[in-house]
Amino acid sequence: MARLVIVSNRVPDPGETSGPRAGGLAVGLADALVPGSLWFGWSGKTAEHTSTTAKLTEADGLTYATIDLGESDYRAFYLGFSNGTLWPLFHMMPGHAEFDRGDYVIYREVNQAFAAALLPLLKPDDLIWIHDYQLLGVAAALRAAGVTNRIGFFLHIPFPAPALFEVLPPAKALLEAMLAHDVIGFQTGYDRAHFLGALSSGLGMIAHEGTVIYRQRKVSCIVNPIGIDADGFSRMAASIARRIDARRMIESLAGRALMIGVDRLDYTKGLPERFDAYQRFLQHYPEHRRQISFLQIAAPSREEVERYRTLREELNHKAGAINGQYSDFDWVPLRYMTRTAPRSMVAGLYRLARIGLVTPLRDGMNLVAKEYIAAQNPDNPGVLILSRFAGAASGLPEAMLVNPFDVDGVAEAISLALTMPLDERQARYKALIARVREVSAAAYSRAFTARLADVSVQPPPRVLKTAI
Ligand code: GDG
Repeated sequence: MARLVIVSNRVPDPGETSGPRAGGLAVGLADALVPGSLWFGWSGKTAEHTSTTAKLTEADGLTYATIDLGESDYRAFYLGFSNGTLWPLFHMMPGHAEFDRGDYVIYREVNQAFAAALLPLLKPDDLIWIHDYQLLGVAAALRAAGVTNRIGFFLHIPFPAPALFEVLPPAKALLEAMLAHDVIGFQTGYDRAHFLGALSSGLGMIAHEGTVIYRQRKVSCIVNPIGIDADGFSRMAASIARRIDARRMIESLAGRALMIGVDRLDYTKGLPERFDAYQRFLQHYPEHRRQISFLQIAAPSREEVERYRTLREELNHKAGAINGQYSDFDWVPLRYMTRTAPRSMVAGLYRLARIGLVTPLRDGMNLVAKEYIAAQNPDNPGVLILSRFAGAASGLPEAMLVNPFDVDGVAEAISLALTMPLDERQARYKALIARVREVSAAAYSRAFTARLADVSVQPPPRVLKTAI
């Protein structure tokens, strides 16, 4: 069997995989990372210069190969073009996007540096699976170096509507770079349709059943939603919910219903709008005021980016205003934590929560929605309120779907969820847990690698002087 080579921006430190940061890609790919696989990417550390050769570490039968990023490359590639340009634009928030040609040049160079450091580690029949928006140009750089291996790419975040994508000055170059892959995976049908639309308007290419031909090579664009290990997560939630800190939580609730939100502190997650909706709920439904306690865990993220710092200040202000206005001597309506909580504790809290409030303005998938469902007690399940603009919404129609921009609508949904009868909660849960189990992490990685393994080896593109 061909070896699997995973390429992602961040490679987890093998010594830290059970810590609070565990999750994300490591969980999604657990099934694909069979012994013998290689995981290549950035170590998360900066140095004077970007490394030209990877540092290898062996753990649990896997090889982790990492490079450090030069301080100025980190600023331009990671904080600049990846998170200051692509992240907001792909989430269809052009107001937050800035474009700097110098940052883009460095983005290209860092993608080429990834390819150059990976090249000597590759074997001829390796299946290479590249992840996410930071690395759109790695495959093109590998092709330019003559690599004929099968290369797949998965975009974890949304692909924007073509009219927005075209706002990017290097839009065409990025599309051409993406066409150096054999298989490109998207979270939802919308994302794939947007990508195919951008190919059509930007490069005049027409797809047939999701496949396009570019420089005599076939590129298959597939929809392959990411999932979680529902049964493992459910077991963790149930065992934690029996522990001492869970009892402390239950005591502190004094019979009130818990509503929970768990997000990275990111402007795409819709936290200010969520706080506004909660405030509107408290204002419009005074009969429910003392029956609910809202816990928002907001894990700090990308704190070196100015927009993330202002978001944090805005949320501190809103949280203070809600508690100042509505708290009583024996009741605090909002508990707001800007710390990363251990994963097991998050799982236990989901299980205790009567409502899971997941209202991103735009999200590739949103795994919190799936984790919340997996964590529920089947006999007394909670209600998931989910943004229709999360990729997860297209696969979870039995959730209470809301428009996160509609503050009154979300306030109303909280009131309905709080009073939803047990039989309706159980019926929704039954349908949702079946879906979360079916579209699992294992199914995600198996489907993608099977599709990639199925591709016949194609010659490298004839003309590819520059990577992107
Ligand atoms: C990207 C895409 C896509 C959060 N706070 C804590 C914590 N978390 C964990 C959650 C969940 C993960 O982080 C977040 O996953 P999401 O899917 O919600 O969001 P992103 O980080 O933006 O991920 C997204 C995903 O990639 C996968 O393709 O779904 O759309 O944006 O697992 O539980 N975990 C712990 N403490 C926290 O405080 N331990």
